[in-house]
Amino acid sequence: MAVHRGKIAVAGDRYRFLIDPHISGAGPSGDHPTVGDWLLIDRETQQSTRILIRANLFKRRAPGVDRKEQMIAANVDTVFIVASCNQDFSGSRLERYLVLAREVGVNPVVVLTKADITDTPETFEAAARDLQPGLVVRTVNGRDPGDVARLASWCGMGKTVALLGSSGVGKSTLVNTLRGSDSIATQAIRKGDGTGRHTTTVREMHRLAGGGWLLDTPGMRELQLTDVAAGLEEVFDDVAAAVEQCRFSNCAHNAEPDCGVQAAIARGEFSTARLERWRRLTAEEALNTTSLARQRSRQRKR
Ligand SMILES: Nc1nc2c(ncn2[C@@H]2O[C@H](COP(=O)(O)OP(=O)(O)OP(=O)(O)O)[C@@H](O)[C@H]2O)c(=O)[nH]1
Ligand SMILES: [Mg+2]
Ligand SMILES: [Zn+2]
Repeated sequence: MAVHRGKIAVAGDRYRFLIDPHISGAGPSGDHPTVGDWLLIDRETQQSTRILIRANLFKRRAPGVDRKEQMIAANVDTVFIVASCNQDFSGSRLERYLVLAREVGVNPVVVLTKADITDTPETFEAAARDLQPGLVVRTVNGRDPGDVARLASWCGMGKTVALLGSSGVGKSTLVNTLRGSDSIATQAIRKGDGTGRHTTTVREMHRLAGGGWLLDTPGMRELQLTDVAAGLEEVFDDVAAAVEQCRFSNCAHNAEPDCGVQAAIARGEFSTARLERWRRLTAEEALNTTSLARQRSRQRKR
C-alpha cells in the first residue's frame, strides 16, 4: 500500500500493518516489494514470504551519488502523466514519462491540470498531443469534481492508476477530488517559477469508493531513463523508421551520404528539434543502461 522509510504498509482481508521489506524468498532479482505489489504474507510471523509475479514495474534511475535503480510502482493499469498549464509545463519532460510508460507497456493518459488559470489551455493541449499521434490528453481543473469526473472511466473497479509528474502539478489534488475528500495534503506552488514544494513524500495507494485505486507519488525532480530502448522506439517511431533507411549502420545523421534521418527531415516528416530530443534521450539511456549493468555485475561478483 505504501513505502515508508525502512517499512512497507501492507493490507489484506481485514488487516493492515507495517512490515520489514526484506524478504527471504524474494526471487532471482532480489527485489524488495514496492507499491502495487501483491505479496504472500505469513499471518503468524507477519513476514512477507513472496512477491507475486508483476504485470509491470515502473522504475527509474535514482538521483544522487549512488544512482541506483529505484522502483516506483508495480501492477499499474493506467498511468496519469500529470502536467500543469503554466510556466512549469515542458513538452520534453512529458515525453520522458511517455517513453517510460511505453517501455513498461502501461496505457498513458496525459492529464493537464490548472486549465482554470490559463486563457489558452488549447496551446498546452496541442503541445502535448504533438508528442505522439493518438496520445490521449485530458485538460482539467483538478479542483472541479465535474471536470475530474472525465477521468473516472480509467479508475473503475479493480483498476490501479498511478499518478506521475513533477512536484506541484496537482497529483494529490486530483486524488482528493476523485475521492471526494481532502485528506491528502497539498500545498501552493512557488510564485517565482511555478514549481512545487515536494509536499507528498510517500508513494501510496488510495482507494476509491467504486473499488478503483489511485497511486499518488512524490513529484520527481528529474526522471532519468534507463533500460527504455523499446519505449524510445515506440515514442519516436518516425525517427526509428528513418534510421533504418540510413546507408551506414553507424550513421551519425549529420552529413553522411544517404542518411535516412536527414532525408525524412527534408520531407518534413519530423523536425530537427524532435531529432535533437531523440538524440539526447538515446544517449542518456545508453549511458545509464551501461553503467547500471556494470553496477549489477559488480554486485554479483561480491
Ligand atoms: N487553480 C488550480 N490549482 C490547482 C489545480 N490542481 C492543483 N492545484 C493547486 O496546485 C498546488 C499543488 O498541488 P498538489 O496537489 O499539492 O501537487 P502535487 O503534484 O501533489 O505535488 P507534490 O506532492 O509536491 O508532488 C495546490 O495549491 C493545489 O491546490 C488546478 O487544476 N487548478
Ligand atoms: Mg502530492
Ligand atoms: Zn543517418
